[in-house]
This record gives sequence, C-alpha cells and structure tokens, in this order.
Amino acid sequence: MAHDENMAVDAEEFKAEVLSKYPAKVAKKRKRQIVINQVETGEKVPEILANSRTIPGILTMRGCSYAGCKGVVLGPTRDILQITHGPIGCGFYSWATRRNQTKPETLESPNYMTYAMSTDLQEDEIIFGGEKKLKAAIDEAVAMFHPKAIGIFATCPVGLIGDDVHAVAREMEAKYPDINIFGFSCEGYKGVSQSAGHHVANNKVFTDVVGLSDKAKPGKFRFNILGEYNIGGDAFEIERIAQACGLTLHSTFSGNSCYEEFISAHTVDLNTVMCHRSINYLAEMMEVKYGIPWFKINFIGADATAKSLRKIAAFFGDKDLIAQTEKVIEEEMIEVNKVREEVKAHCAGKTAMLFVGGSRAHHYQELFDEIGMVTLAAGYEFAHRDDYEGRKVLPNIIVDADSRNIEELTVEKDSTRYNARKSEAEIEKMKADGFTFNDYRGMMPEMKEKTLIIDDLNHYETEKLIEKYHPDIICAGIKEKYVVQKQGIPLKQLHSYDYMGPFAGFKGAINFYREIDRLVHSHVFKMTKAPWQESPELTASYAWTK
Ligand code: CFM
Repeated sequence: MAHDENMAVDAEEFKAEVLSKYPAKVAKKRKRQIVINQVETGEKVPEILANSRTIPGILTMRGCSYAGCKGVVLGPTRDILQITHGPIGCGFYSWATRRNQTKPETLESPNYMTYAMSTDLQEDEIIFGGEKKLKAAIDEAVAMFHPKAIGIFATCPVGLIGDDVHAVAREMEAKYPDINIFGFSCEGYKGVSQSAGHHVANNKVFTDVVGLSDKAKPGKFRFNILGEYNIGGDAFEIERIAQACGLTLHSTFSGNSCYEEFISAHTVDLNTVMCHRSINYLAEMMEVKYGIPWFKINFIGADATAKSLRKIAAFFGDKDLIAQTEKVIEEEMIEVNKVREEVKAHCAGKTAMLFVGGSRAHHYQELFDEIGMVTLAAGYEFAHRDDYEGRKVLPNIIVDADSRNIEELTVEKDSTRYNARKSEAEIEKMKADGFTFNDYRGMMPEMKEKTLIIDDLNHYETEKLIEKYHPDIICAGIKEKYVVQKQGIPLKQLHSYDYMGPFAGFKGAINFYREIDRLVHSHVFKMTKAPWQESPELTASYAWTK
C-alpha cells in the first residue's frame, strides 16, 4: 500500500479503536502511552508516558534488569569474566544471542564471551543460600582462567533469598588481590525493564572499573564511544572509519572492548554517546568527575555518520583532522550514493514501523529516510521520556518508586585528575556558534506530524497496526518476528540483525539498503498461510452451554 493511503488511516481512529477493547483502567494508562505526534515551536511535542510498569496480562516486548546489565552493557566485553549467579536459564539465554562480536588482539588473548558461566542454582541453594556455590564458582574460574576481572550478576532468586553478591566479591577479592572482583545488584525484577539494569551496570563500571589506570593510548584526538555494542560487527565498521579520519578511539562501551581500555577510559578528551538510553549515566558521571565533555552522535545512517564525524572533528578543531574527515566522507559516499539511488528507485514511498529497545527505533528511521521510505509508527520498549521528547524534559520527569529503587550516585570532581578539556569560555563560544553538548533531541521532534508513537507496544496492538496500516516492513525483535511474518509482512530484527551486519557507518548503510530492498520486494511472506486458514478443523469454546 502506498504511504498516502496509509496516512489516510486516521491515527485518532486507530487509537480510539485499540483503547475501546481494553478494560477502563488499562485504557486509561495506554491512552498516555499511545501518542499522536505533533511538533510545535521549540520542538515541543506531546507528553508520553514511558518507563512505567507494564500492565499485568499484557504481552510486552520488554526484558529484565539482569538482561540490561549483564546482557547489554557488560556482555560485549571479552575479558571481564562474567558469572551469572542464578538458575541456568538466565545465563544460557543471555549467551551470544545478541550477536555482539569481538576481536581479541591475538589468538592467545583472553575471550570469555564464548562461555556461559553460571552458578546453576538448584532448589538446595534456593533454600539454604547460594553464596558458597558462588565462591566455589569463582575459585574454579580463577583456577581455569586467572582473569584480570570478574563480574558477578545477580538474578531474581538471588535477590529473593538474600545472597549478598557484593560481600562475596569483597571476600574473594581479598583472597585473589590481583583480580578486580565486583558484583551487580541487577536482579531481574528491579525497575520496570532492562533500563534499570543499564543504570546498575553504569554505576558499578564507574565506581569499580573506570579510572584504575592512567595509561592513555597514544594519539592526538582521543575519544570514547559510549553505547555502541558491536552487534553484527557495527563497531568494527565504526573503528575503520574513525581510524581513516585520524581519530584515536580509546574505548567503546562496550562493543569489541577489553578491560584495559575501560580502566583508562577517563584519559580521553571526549565522550561521544551513541545509545543515549543505556549509557547516558556514565557520560554524565565521567564529565563531573574527570571533566570530559560529551555529546550525542549516531553512526546509523550514512548521513548521520557523516554529520557525527564532522561534529567530532569540529570539537577537536584541528584543520588537518577536519580536512581528512571531509576526504573520508567524500570517498565513502560515492558507493553509498550509488547504492542508495538504485535502492531508492524501488523503495521510495514504501512504509515501515519500528518498535525496538531504547534507541534503535529512532536511529534506524534515518536509514529508511535515506531510501525514501516512510516511518508510519515507532516506539521504544523501555526508553524514558527524554528519549522520546528530548533531554529538555529531564527536569520535569517525575521519579517514581521503581526508579528510586536504582541507586543514584553522588559524584564529585576527582581531586587530582579532574581536568576540564575545554575552558568555560571555549565551551560558551562553541555553543554560540551552534555547537551542542549534553544533548539529545529525542525521537519525536524528528518524526512526521500525525505519526503514531507507542511506548511498550504489545501483541494485540501489533496485530491492529498490521490490520489497519499494512506496512511494507516492521522492525522489531525475535518475540515479534513470526507473529508478524505469519501475517504476510516481513520483519527485520533490529536487535540481532537476524544473520547480518554491520548496519552502522557507510558500509553498514549499504548493507541495510540492500537488505530492506530484498525484504520489501519478497513475496514469500504473503504466500504463507496458517493451516487453519485453509482447512479449519478444530473449534473450541471456553464455556459449556447447552
Ligand atoms: Fe541501546 Fe542497544 Fe537499544 Fe539497548 Fe537492547 Fe540492543 Fe536494543 Mo536489543 S543498548 S537501547 S537494551 S541500542 S539489546 S544494542 S537492540 S533492545 S534499541
């Protein structure tokens, strides 16, 4: 269906119809989570209810706090040995499914990402306590690998039975003084989604890891990328581009990363933030303690990549760096433009919907834009209001009990190592010239009027969206994939990228254009028929009536 027809489906009508099927209390809450976009002067957009508890009984797309901490923020680090303290399922299902990749320096360099390490808690430990088993697991891990660092991740039952992962970490660190051992209180039930786990992870990495070594990597223009997790090789492509421009990427949190890079990450002159949701805390805390400025960048989309590179070069303000950056962009864009035009000719006017995590539902709209496709609806699973409406709403966000559950650290200037990378006068001058720091505009100001923005989408609403709008493609995750495809619409996983990648940077954009071209022109999805559609055999009723 062409996008004009799609747009003709009235968003208000859609919303009213969906809400009419809910019980009154549920409808009252969902009403604030389903918003019709409108952008007024000063990028003012409607308020959305976000980061609040999922209503019981609704099939949410969300994950848990443990997933956000262990799976997301720490998971992609290859040489922090990570032990899941909990039942085996938690460790197993967070093992390699996200497709985050890594490249150890040598064949002998440690890489624990290929292992799923867990204390495999059983009923016995649930009753009598699991700390002994955790200590034994650490002994075993040290005997086998002698790692530089060990992270312990608490799961739901560990919190419920009261095992103290921090006390165990302290005790085992005393036993093995050359190993940095730290625990994360990321019990799955903390907060309302994986977002809580991001915060827990940020806090611990900040207090127990960053700042332990002042050994800086050599280089003139040294920076970190926070919130890039090397799914499908994204970080490799970004590293390639950064190097070509003449930048020194000190550490990425945490795609293709290692412990040594984390402990000295405070030695750089700039923090750039890719996924604002998962790691803005670390950027803020590093600025307060060490004086490192930060701003938001985005390497999803070729134009966004070019814009981000230009901003980084402008920050350092070096003539040669700026010239080299322009040269790289010019060279890379030749192939990008060629493929873009070719794909755009087939895809322009087609429609997409994106419902992903806490940043990709926004970032990937850039890529669709570049090939002329229209985003009809989008939403995050677990982002906060600032990711939708922009950081300008931060002072107005009400902190509820679920968020208060997560520790908010009080951070102060480091007495010896604080060093403002730019003077206040320099920063003010840059701002006057239009440069922004500590920024994120959010998703809504960049979306079209009347598009639907839906927080914490569920299965029922997904089916309704398909029925009403017939999008040409939906981007979401594995839990949605087959429900959508069985209805004849292709679904691209934007968490794991299915079996592909990279999608970041210039080469990634080319990969994405081609993949979307293939998907929206494949008829196979429309040919699938569920068996009961062709020969209904069984009918059932929940109630016996005479
Ligand atoms: Fe950030 Fe992510 Fe995302 Fe995220 Fe995630 Fe992910 Fe995601 Mo899946 S850190 S918020 S918790 S960009 S795992 S790499 S794809 S939901 S949109």
